[in-house]
Amino acid sequence: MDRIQDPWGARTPYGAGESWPSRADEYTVDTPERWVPTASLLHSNGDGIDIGVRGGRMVGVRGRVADRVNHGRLDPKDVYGWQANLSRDRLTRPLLHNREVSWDEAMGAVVERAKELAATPGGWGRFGFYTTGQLFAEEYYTLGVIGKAGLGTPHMDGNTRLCTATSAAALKASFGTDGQPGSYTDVDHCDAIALWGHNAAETQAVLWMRMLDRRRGPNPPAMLAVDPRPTPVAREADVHLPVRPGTNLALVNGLIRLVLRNGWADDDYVAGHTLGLEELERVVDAYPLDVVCSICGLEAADVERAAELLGTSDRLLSTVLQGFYQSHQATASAVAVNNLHLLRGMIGRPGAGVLQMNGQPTAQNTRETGADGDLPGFRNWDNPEHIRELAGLWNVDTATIPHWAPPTHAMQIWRYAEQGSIKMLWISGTNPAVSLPELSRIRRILARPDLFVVAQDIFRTETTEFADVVLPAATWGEKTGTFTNADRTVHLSEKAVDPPGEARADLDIFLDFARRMDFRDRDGGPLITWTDPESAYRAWQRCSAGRPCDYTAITYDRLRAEGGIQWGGERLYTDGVFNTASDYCETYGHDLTTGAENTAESHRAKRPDGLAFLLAAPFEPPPEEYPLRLVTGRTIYQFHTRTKTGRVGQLDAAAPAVWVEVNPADAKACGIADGERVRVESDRGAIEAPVRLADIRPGTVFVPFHYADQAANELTKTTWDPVSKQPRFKLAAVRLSRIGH
Ligand SMILES: Nc1nc2c(c(=O)[nH]1)N[C@H]1C(S)=C(S)[C@@H](COP(=O)(O)OP(=O)(O)OC[C@H]3O[C@@H](n4cnc5c(=O)[nH]c(N)nc54)[C@H](O)[C@@H]3O)O[C@H]1N2
Ligand SMILES: Nc1nc2c(c(=O)[nH]1)N[C@H]1C(S)=C(S)[C@@H](COP(=O)(O)OP(=O)(O)OC[C@H]3O[C@@H](n4cnc5c(=O)[nH]c(N)nc54)[C@H](O)[C@@H]3O)O[C@H]1N2
Ligand SMILES: [Mo]
Repeated sequence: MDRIQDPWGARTPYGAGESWPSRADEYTVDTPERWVPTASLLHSNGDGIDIGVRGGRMVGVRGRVADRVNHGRLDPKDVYGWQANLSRDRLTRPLLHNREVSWDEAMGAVVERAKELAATPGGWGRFGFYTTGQLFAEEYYTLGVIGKAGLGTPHMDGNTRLCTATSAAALKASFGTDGQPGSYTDVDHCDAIALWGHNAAETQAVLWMRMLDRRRGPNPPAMLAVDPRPTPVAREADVHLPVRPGTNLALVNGLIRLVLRNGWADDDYVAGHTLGLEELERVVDAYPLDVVCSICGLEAADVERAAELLGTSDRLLSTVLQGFYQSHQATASAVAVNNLHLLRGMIGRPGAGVLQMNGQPTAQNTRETGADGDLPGFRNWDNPEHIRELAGLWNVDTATIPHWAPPTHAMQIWRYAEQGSIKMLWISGTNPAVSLPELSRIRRILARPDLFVVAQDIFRTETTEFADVVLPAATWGEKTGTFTNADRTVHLSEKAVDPPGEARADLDIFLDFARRMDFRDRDGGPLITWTDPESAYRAWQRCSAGRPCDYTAITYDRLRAEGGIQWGGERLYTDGVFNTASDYCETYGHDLTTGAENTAESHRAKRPDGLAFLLAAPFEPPPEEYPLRLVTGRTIYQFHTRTKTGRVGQLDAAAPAVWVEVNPADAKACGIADGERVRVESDRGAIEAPVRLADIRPGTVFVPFHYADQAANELTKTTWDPVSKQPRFKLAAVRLSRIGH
């Protein structure tokens, strides 16, 4: 099996309504003595995997044939990526100012600084926590309780802000709370699939295998791709709209207008289950076909074909990802896709669903447990009753839990660190010195002498180089915990082998911090009463009770016996009742254009009571991007900042260095030939890269963001969506110039 040459493997075609045939993918370097169940950790698909173990070491992986998500398949990163765990340069001992020390000394230094800061008036404001979408639910929940009920700080967020903040924001805005309506089994039933800014072939390769297998079977679904690049998805699609970057909202508004005008809406569904049709009609009326084509740079015939595909299918599945979330008017554009589904009644039944996708494997849990700028259990920071529930659960005063304003989003946390009000920044499971926009600024912030930086990672990274204290973590395969994929499937990931050296599970690190800080509840008892993954999970189950993401029935025992289990059942909203009741919802909503928060009163006055919101917003032109627009993104063989995939021979060799994709016409205008090295420059920085001529939209260039030595984020800007606060990684202005041969 060579998943580098043949990333998607052999097709196993199937027809509508049939079960996806299984395919047993396996890659081992020695014969395993036992297999230990987990799920994939290098994307959000949640593919069931077993780790092969021999002599206490990982020796391979296989896809779990019985798993509901992947039916035995593995993607290239999962086939080879586990070998990074074995890398000899893992962190094995804590570092204090670059010197190896004991855990006692390292944690002693952290706690000493933390106690000092906490003792000052308003001390909570001195802390910032920047975590990830790659730990386990138990770890996030513990961190969330430490932050919200221990230190009482609102300054906690994840790199999920860079990743799926817009997914969460769009789900909350339309349906009342976070939580994916659809299911991966919708692929089995649908007759049309629309991928909105989602290069699933490279980023959710197993989900793509499922789509390809339907496409090669009887009654294949039609396919629409919206992406400025000729991705494998775009090449497969029946209709490809190479939209001008940053103009998604004009396109979807125009498509909605065509659906309405052609009488393709499901009037009964709209009347029975939604609010806001008139306003939506008014807004989209400003997007007739010719206007859309000129804003988005598209052909009228293509847009009409897309509208027909969307408007006439009986079972429509949409997936949305970073081409929407990291671009201009992100939340408004993602919400517009929800509008389209609501108008067509394409929600809550087999084959009719929206997947506002996740990216990272455990991003969903960061959001559910409140380690990310949300409150745990999809509770609403602005609803006093929700705060009282949490205070009761944790046995602390309501005043301890920060709720006078929304939790601080990551971009603002970095701003506070830049301004000097945050004095301790605890970074776990993320590498911001490569992944945040405008890296020269991020390095400046991390280097501030008055900022105490703690970095918790499994390797030395560009970020740990700036840390006062580096904490060596155990990772996937070396610790136990649960995580939830993009279609709400929860998997238990079991410990297979011991971590290297003195590395510790992130859960143990957080619990150790809590113990040393001696956080107490209202009665003087310990705030945190759990001690290991399963007891942490039980605490989280109690917190989730009665909320949409109710985990109470999903025990470790059941996960061991049954494998992946979805919370909320196969699909949400099957009865057409949404989570919008004012007492239940996660947000009172925002103005999608400005981000202004709605009040509880204005929410109640609309009487949503279970109706979904049709929310309209007009297109606003993105900032002018001359001469070229830079979009950034991914390649199938690499994961993010390559701390793992860069250490794996097969994956590293498959895509070892940065490149820039340029349209032949643009290359010619700059006097650049294929393969030549160019300087790519923005007003924030510059990188050098060889040119790959590609059929990318003229005026647009693409750089993968994985490569730390020539990082795309040297070029990107500090700017974000007004509602979700997600940075706009796919919208920068650059120039190209030759630098010789
Ligand atoms: N191989 C691999 N897989 C991964 C990851 C990885 O690093 N490597 N990371 C995981 C994570 S965390 C995430 S978030 C996902 C991301 O998964 P995707 O969102 O699929 O990946 P990206 O490449 O970031 O962006 C998708 C597409 O958006 C397009 N795009 C850019 N600008 C626009 C625009 O204005 N409009 C439209 N419609 N499209 C636009 C780009 O051309 C690109 O092809 O992947 C997950 N899976
Ligand atoms: N220009 C541009 N920038 C982007 C994007 C883009 O498309 N374009 N995409 C954005 C998106 S969607 C994302 S998700 C981010 C990703 O950005 P990052 O989160 O910075 O990327 P990773 O390389 O995954 O970093 C994860 C870190 O956690 C460590 N780690 C792995 N497992 C564990 C563990 O179990 N415990 C601990 N403590 N550490 C662990 C890894 O070694 C690594 O250093 O990048 C964002 N940045
Ligand atoms: Mo992501």
